Amino acid sequence: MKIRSVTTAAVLVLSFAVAGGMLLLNGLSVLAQDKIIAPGASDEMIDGFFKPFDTNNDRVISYEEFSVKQRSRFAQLDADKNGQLSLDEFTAEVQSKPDKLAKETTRFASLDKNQDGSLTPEEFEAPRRKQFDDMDANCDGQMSWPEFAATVRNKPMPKGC
Ligand SMILES: [Ca+2]
Ligand SMILES: [Ca+2]
Ligand SMILES: [Ca+2]
Repeated sequence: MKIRSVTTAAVLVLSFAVAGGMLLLNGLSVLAQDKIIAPGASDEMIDGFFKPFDTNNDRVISYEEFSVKQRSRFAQLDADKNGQLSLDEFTAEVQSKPDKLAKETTRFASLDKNQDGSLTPEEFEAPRRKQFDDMDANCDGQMSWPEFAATVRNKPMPKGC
């Protein structure tokens, strides 16, 4: 039996407390989660989470960089391409799963702030926007490495704006 080579990704495989539960995840799976919490993470590990977001490599994460997945998800769900999501579009993938359908219908209602029965990109991205704004401690519209690291280590910086 051959011993598989140890890749950087494999080195990043660690136990993290994610959203209250202990899960075994590598860096990329952690990025897929809404909450990234790794209290004892080293600078190197945090870099492994930070760099995939920082696509232009300027050592800060802009909101546009932070919300790439949410924007592409919106485009994917917006079947008629009118720039809004109807409940049918929002729940298209869970129509045959009653429990998930109920959950997503509730989520749609909570996202639809003005209760007009459709979601704008702003409504759809509101939870992501809030997450970004919470992490942007100095409110300069950019997520710096220290702001990001503080959140990952579960010691968010105090708001200074
Ligand atoms: Ca950047
Ligand atoms: Ca709406
Ligand atoms: Ca900032």
